[in-house]
Amino acid sequence: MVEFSDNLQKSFNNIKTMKVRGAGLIARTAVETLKVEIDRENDRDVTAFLSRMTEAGEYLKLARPTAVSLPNSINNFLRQIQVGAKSGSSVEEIKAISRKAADMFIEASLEAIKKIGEIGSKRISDGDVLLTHCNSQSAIEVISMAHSQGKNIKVFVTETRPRYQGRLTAAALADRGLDITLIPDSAARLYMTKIDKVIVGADAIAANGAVINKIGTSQIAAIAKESRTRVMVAAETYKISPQTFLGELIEIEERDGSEIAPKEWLNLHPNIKVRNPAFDVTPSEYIDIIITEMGLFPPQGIILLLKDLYSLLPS
Ligand code: RUB
Repeated sequence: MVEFSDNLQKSFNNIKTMKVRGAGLIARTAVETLKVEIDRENDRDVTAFLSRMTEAGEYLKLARPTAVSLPNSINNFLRQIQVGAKSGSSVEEIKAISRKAADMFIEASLEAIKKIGEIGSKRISDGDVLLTHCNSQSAIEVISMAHSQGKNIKVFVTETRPRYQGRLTAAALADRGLDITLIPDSAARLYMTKIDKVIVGADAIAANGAVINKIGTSQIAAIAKESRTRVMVAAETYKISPQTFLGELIEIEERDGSEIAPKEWLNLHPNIKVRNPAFDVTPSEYIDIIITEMGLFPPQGIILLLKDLYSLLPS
């Protein structure tokens, strides 16, 4: 049985208990954690170092199952170490490559959010009323950037039960001077007639353009379609799942029932079953555009991005 360091265990728990949450931040935290692991031991050779880092990465991947950003960022980091290891370099040289790989991922990930903000803000017009769900750094960046361009924007924010991430979004946007209205998730249909555009983030994007995001996103997208309101998804390209190209499904995390009702109440009603899925799947036909750092893509065009990113398709 492998013993994991305090650094790894702390980071694993922070992600699992959602102290660290949101797909982008989860990915950056995982890579930062692996960067700390690099120098934790005096590895006798490259193989020992590689296997230690692989075990650490595989462990972190188990913290939350849905955000594809987590395995993608870890796999990308490990791949760079593997390539370095094949070059016959010394442990110290490989460790330097690994540190650089971690820094590059974190920098590129933050840069991607800014780029998404630049690209996405162009899709927002002066006077728009927006609706967002949950708490996405990318969606917030798009809205904030449009606001900083002087566009007069109003934003409806769903509270996002059961963990109320909508409050984080509402506070972040209100602090930046935006006009914010916090609404219950169940009021989305009532207000949809007032909304010009829905903008959300993503935990994962499937090869067919379906978007996996906070539970309730698909309901909001369906309501938006009903009232001919456009739905935009703001997401970094490392949230696209290469495995879905081969028909794999994205696992939907199911969290503890006590997030829905207190344990004491549940204990009083032992016959009541509780389900608490943390995410849902919005089919591509409910999404108008996906805003990435590499540009705008209709959801059906995600397959082309996958081809570029992973060379998965025959050319
Ligand atoms: C967060 C959530 C966010 C995406 C995108 O869920 O669904 O919309 O992760 O966020 P949870 P970002 O709170 O359960 O982690 O754009 O910041 O990566």
